[in-house]
Amino acid sequence: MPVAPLPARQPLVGAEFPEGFVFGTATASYQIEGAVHEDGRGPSIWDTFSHTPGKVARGETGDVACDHYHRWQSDLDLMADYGVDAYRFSIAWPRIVPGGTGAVNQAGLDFYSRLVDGLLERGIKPVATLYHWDLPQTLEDDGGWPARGTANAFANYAELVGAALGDRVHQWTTLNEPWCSAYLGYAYGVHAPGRVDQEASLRAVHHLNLAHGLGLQALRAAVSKPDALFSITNNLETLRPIDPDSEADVMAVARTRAMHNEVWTGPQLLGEYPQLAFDVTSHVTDWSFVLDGDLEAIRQPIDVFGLNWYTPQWVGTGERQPGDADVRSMTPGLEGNRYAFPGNAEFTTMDWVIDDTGLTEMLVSLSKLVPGMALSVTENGASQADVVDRDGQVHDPGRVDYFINHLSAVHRAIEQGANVTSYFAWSLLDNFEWSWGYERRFGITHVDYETQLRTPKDSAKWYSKLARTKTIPSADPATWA
Ligand code: IFM
Repeated sequence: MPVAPLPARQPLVGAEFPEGFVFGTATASYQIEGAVHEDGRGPSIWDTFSHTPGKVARGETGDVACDHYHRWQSDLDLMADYGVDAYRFSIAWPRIVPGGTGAVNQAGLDFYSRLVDGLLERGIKPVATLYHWDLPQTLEDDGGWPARGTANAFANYAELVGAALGDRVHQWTTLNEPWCSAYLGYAYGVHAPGRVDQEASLRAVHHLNLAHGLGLQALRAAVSKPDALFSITNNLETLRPIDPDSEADVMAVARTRAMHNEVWTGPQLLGEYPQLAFDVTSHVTDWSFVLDGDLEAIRQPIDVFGLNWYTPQWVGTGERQPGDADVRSMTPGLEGNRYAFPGNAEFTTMDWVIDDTGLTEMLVSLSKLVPGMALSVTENGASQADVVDRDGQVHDPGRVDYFINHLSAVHRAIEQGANVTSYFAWSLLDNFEWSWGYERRFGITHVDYETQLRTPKDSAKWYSKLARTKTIPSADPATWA
């Protein structure tokens, strides 16, 4: 049975966001900074992985990336020109504690301190993520996220960053998308550190959750800004059965929801792992690495729940059919999954289906899980095959369209009662898209990697209008001034 066609899009051009709604842009340290050997930074698992032949497309690495480490001031100027309210960046753990534990590198803290001051001088709220995947290599050598010690090391790191920047940072996020760290890094092997070990991936799930809980407690104790906000960001999946009338497909969705969403939301928000996750992974582990007291430590009060969201998924079981996604699930318990698409789907250059209705669904379902909880869309955006035109501009109508529809989806979620308070476009800049290298461009700003020239794309002009007016602009460039 084919997936039902997608409904026509219904953009809400002219819809206004509530008073105080925050619009920002987002990046991550390894994807933009470069300067991997400077000012005492230690090696991370992404340095090792990207320098391992065959791991990243075309052998590309984050050695230089967008050279943001040297160009941060002009990058902040660019954001000020765009008129965004906030900037979500991540802090590179190996710049702060190059060996993962032990000696602190003051030069690393100074870099982020200057960045935070530079944001405040420009009237932009600093939103700092402590971990966006660049684990110090020494910690991986000691076992990585499958080892409990990594969670304790994270709490120490969180405490010292909180003490250094905690008088100025507006919002803190412990982890970005632990799903990717655990599964892509330890089960699928397509992200650093590149291990293929299902049991290790489940240990990683738990120790990432634990790191969040311990890290948040340490951070709260160290931060002095009384109105600082604390959060975590997960990439939760909006899941739909390929055939809603098939019990097997509906069960595949339930298993996938347990393994991909509820192993995060369960402990973080409710203090429990879903029973279904234990049931479907019993061939891999008995979860005895979950110790007494861990679930209490993980369930910390948070002020904002971050959601990174790009695309929904259609899940079922059985033999792969022509036209299905070319994906074999290596998540424990989901080995039998197949993934399909609606026949009328359009895709980004990541091969991700464009369907904003899934974003509304996810935000509304989170608001039902924890009524009243403040929600932030901490990443959303589209990779497109952008080119600099003969007029020197980058016209990216597909991305503008994506933003119009996804901001409409956020607006609809608010209308349906979800307390969404902020939205961050991914990404401020084209950047190092992990194992895909530099070819996949998500930026609202084009980066020429030869010259490091930044060119605001049409989507940046559109986004600037949105940020300044808090109202969804139309796709007509004549209205963006
Ligand atoms: O580039 C990534 C980012 O690092 C994490 N969220 C998804 C983005 C697009 O793949």
